[in-house]
Amino acid sequence: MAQPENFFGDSPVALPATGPLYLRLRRWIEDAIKRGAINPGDALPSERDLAIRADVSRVTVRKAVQQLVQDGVLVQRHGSGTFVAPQPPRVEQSLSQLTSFTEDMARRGMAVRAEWLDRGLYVPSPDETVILGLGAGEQVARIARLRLSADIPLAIERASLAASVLPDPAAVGDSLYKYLERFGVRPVRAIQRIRAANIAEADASLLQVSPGSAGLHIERISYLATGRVIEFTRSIYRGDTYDFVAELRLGDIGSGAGKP
Ligand code: 16G
Repeated sequence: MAQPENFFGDSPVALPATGPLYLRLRRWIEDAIKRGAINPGDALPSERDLAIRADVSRVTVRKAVQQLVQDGVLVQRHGSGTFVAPQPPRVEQSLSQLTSFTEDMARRGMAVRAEWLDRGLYVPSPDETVILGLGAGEQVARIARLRLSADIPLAIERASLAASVLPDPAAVGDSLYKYLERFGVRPVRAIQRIRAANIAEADASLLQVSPGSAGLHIERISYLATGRVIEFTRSIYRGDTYDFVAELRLGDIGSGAGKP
């Protein structure tokens, strides 16, 4: 990984004037990242170099770095050092088209990958029974995936489908929608609810963000043309990666606008 050439520049390191030393160093490192003296993926200079150049103790450096790691600004890799955290791509997703994650990313030329967190047949929860319209004794197929692009985790998706639709959850390959298409049950309509959420600790660690950071909780209920519910998916998306975009048109209520 690249070592930044001009991280320190030619002039001596001038820490911000006020506050505890480690916080001043922390702010200085953050500013260096903002002004592009060091880029996402670059290695941070060693603790020793930082201590000498900033004229602070190594304990102070360690404290500043630890805080930045906790906040997801820096990442530490065992044995290889400390790096500026990779910057997730910002993705725009239209709210008027029923596309799959794989298709969304392919359209942008972005590589996708999924890590399986769970897949299997379960006794359904009351929510799943009602939403999927399951019969008495019918099982639910659950698939939970961490979705990544260029090795950056973007979202966790937990999908539930009737076991009659997905009898073998292990048979889903890279794309759930491709699988459903193969069996003629790809949804044609969906209702999606989006709300703000603070990402809880376990999900935060999977998404490589700090616990409590901003996320989007998304619930999608998808239907076949017949009106049958096919998919009930709850997802948590990183707030720093997604823009959901909706096109709005003047409707009936507004049609009188501009008239006297
Ligand atoms: C999208 C959907 C998700 C669906 C998945 C299928 C949102 C918020 N969620 O990510 O409900 O299950 O696509 O993608 O848009 P796949 O075909 O790549 O598995």
